[in-house]
Amino acid sequence: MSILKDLSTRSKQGKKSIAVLVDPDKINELSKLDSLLRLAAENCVDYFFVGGSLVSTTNLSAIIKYIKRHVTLPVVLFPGSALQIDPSADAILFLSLISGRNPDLLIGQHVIAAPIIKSNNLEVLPTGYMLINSGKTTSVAYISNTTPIPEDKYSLAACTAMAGEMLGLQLIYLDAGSGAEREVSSKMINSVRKSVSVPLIVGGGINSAEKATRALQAGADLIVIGNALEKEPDLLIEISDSVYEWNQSIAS
Ligand code: 1GP
Repeated sequence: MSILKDLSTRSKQGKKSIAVLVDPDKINELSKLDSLLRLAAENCVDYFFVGGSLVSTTNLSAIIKYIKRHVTLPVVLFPGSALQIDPSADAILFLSLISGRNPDLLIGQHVIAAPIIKSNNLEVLPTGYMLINSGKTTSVAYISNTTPIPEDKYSLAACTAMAGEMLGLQLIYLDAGSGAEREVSSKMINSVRKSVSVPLIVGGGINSAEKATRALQAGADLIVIGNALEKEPDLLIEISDSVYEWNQSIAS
C-alpha cells in the first residue's frame, strides 16, 4: 500500500503513527544509527524521515541505504531543498511551506525537483508544511526566511491549513522546528485538526512521552521525533508504548 493511502486509512480509523527523524548532519558514522535502528525495529515505529533544513554532509544516500539494510520500514525524505532528493528512499514529503511567503519554498524548489522526482520511483506526498513559533528562532525559520505562525494565532493556522487542503495538499505538517523550546500546543493542534480532514503530522520539540501523548490526544495522526532520540534513544520505547496502547484501544 502507498504511504499516503496507509496514513489516510490509519487517520480515518483513529490510529496513530510514529516517524523517527534522522538528520544526516548529526551522523558522522553510520554505526551511530545502530541503537536507534534496533529500537525502531523492536518498537512500533512506522516510518523513518531523513533530512534537515541545512544538510552540509554528503552522506544522505549512504544513510538511507543503511537504514533500509537494517529495518523494513519505509524511508521518507524530509528535504530542506531540492538538493536533498535521493532515489534510494521510498517517498518524499513534497513540502510547500504554506505558513510562509517565500515563493521559492511555496513553488520554486518544486519546479526544480519535479523532473528529478518523476524520473525515479519516489512516492510523492504533497504536504502543506506549517511552521509554528516555538520560542527562539529555529534553523528552519532562519534558513527558510519565513516567519512562523504565532503560537496563539489559532484561527490563522486553521485557515492556512484549510487553504492548503483546498489547494489539494494531502497532508498537513505542523512543525515547531527541530529541538524547539516549546512543542506545538494542544490547542493549536486541535484547532488545525478541526479545520481539515487530511492526516495531520506534528513535530518539533517532542521530547517526552507526555508531550507525545498530548499531541496525539489533540489530534495528531503522526508524530515526528528527532532531536530527543539523539540524546536519549530509549525514549522511543516509552513513546512507542503509548502509541501502541492508543492503537490497541481503537482496535478493541
Ligand atoms: C523537526 O518535526 C521535526 O522538523 C522533529 O523535531 O527534532 O525536535 O524532534 P525534533
